[in-house]
Amino acid sequence: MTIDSTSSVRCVLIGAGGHASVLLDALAASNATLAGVLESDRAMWGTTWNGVTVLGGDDELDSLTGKGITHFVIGVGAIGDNRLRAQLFEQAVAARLAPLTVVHPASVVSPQASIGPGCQMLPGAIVNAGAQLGSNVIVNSGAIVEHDCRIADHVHIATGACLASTVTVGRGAHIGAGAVVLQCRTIGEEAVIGAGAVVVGDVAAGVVVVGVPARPMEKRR
Ligand code: JB2
Repeated sequence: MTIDSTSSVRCVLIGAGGHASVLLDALAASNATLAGVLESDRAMWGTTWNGVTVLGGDDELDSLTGKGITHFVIGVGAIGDNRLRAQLFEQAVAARLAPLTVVHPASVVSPQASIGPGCQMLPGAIVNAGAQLGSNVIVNSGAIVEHDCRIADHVHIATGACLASTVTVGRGAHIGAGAVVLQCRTIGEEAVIGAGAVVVGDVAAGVVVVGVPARPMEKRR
C-alpha cells in the first residue's frame, strides 16, 4: 500500500477481515494515510495486518484524535445485519473522528448523485443520476443503484445486486448479493433481501424475503 505521509487525512480501519481487505485497494488509491486498524480479535493486537499495525480494540477509538488520526472507515461488512456497522459508525463519530468516504477508482458515481459521509463505492459499483445515499452505505463490487433511488443510512447493497430506478431503501436494510429490486419499490428499515431474490413488491420493515419472486421468510423483530 502507498502511504502518503504528507496527507492530512489519517484514518483508522475498524475491522480487519474480508471486507476490510477489499477496502484496502480503494484506500491505496486515495490520498488518505491508513494509520492503523482496530480489531475485536485480541490475538491480532500489536501485530500487523496487510502491513498495517493493529492498534487494539474499539476501546482505543477515544484516544485516536490525540494520536493525529482524523478519520475512520468501517471495515466490517457484517453480511445481513447492519446494526454492528451502525453502532461502530456512531461510536467512531462520538470519538470525534470523521467518516471517510471511500470511492474505488473503478466505480462510477454520477455527478448528479449524492453520497453521504462514510459511503463505500467498491470496484464496478454504479450509482446513477439523481440517486441519494445517506451515511455509511456500502455499494459493493458490481452493484448498481439506478437513477433516483433513495438509500438511507447504514444500508448494504451487496455484490452484484441491482436496484432499478426510483427504489427507496430504509435505514439499515440489506440487499443480498445478486438480488434485483424492481423500480419504484420500497424496502423498509432493517429488511433483508436474500441473495438472488427478485423483489416485485414493497418489503416491510424488518422482514426477510427470499426467492423469485421474493416472499417473506420470517419476521426479524
Ligand atoms: O465490533 C467489532 C468487530 N466485530 C467483528 N469491532 C472491530 N474492530 N472488529 C470487529 N470484527 C472483526 O471484523 C472480526 O474479528 C473479523 O476480523 C472482521 C470481520 O471479518 P470477516 O471476514 O469475518 O467478515 P467481513 O464482515 O469482513 O466480510 C463479510 O462481509 C463482506 C461484505 C464476508 O462475508 C465477505 O465475504 C463479504 N464480502
